[in-house]
Amino acid sequence: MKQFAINQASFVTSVGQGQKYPAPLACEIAVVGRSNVGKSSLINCLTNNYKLAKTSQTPGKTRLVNYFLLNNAFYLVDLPGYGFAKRSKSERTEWGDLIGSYMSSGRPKHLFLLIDIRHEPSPEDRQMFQWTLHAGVPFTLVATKADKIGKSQRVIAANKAAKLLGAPPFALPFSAEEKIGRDALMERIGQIYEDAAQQAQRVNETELLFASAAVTFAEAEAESNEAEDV
Ligand SMILES: Nc1nc2c(ncn2[C@@H]2O[C@H](COP(=O)(O)OP(=O)(O)OP(=O)(O)O)[C@@H](O)[C@H]2O)c(=O)[nH]1
Ligand SMILES: [Mg+2]
Repeated sequence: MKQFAINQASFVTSVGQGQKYPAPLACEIAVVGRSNVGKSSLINCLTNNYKLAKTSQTPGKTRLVNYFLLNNAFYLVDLPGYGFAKRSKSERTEWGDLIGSYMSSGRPKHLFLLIDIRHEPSPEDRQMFQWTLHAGVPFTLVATKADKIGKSQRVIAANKAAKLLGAPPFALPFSAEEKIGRDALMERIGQIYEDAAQQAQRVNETELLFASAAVTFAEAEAESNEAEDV
């Protein structure tokens, strides 16, 4: 099978609380995780464009729901992170409202849940995971900053972090810095995109089927009315 590749990536728009999302596409994948875990860096690594999503050593860089268009076909969405200690109570409420609206919007078809490969998941990570289960959105666990630990320990550490999160014990070790796990994640995106495109096609076909059935039904009804009039 030909390897899935990203050949186009551009910024679309930033959405704040109460603002309109861009016109929906068949596939939308969102990147979720605590502040500083490497969400924006992952997007830049996947797209090979290190200026696309703004990254920073200071947590809290991404404050809005940022939409990126890939391959002129689907969205990759960079979400603001949680667990940022210096945030005020009102900022936390704002974050909760923004993410809550997004998660319940029906827009994300898949979530990349990011956890730091080196640390035990935080209570907020666990809460986010529960939120994901509740929203019923399919997800892939990604263990970031895999370059920070030895090669032989990566899979073990990633799976342990997933288990501690309360999820099935599988997470993909990933490093934006050293492109570890990039090919595997790319393949995953390819599968997600294919599935979403097929699903959209089925919905279209069903709508067409119903539309043509409605026409046939109306014609038959008109004919029977004519017959009654005779
Ligand atoms: N060593 C290493 N550092 C990374 C990796 N990915 C990201 N970083 C660093 O971690 C810091 C935070 O990265 P971001 O991508 O801005 O994190 P974020 O999750 O988008 O953060 P917020 O926007 O605050 O939610 C930056 O200093 C990155 O250079 C990685 O794979 N390895
Ligand atoms: Mg960010």
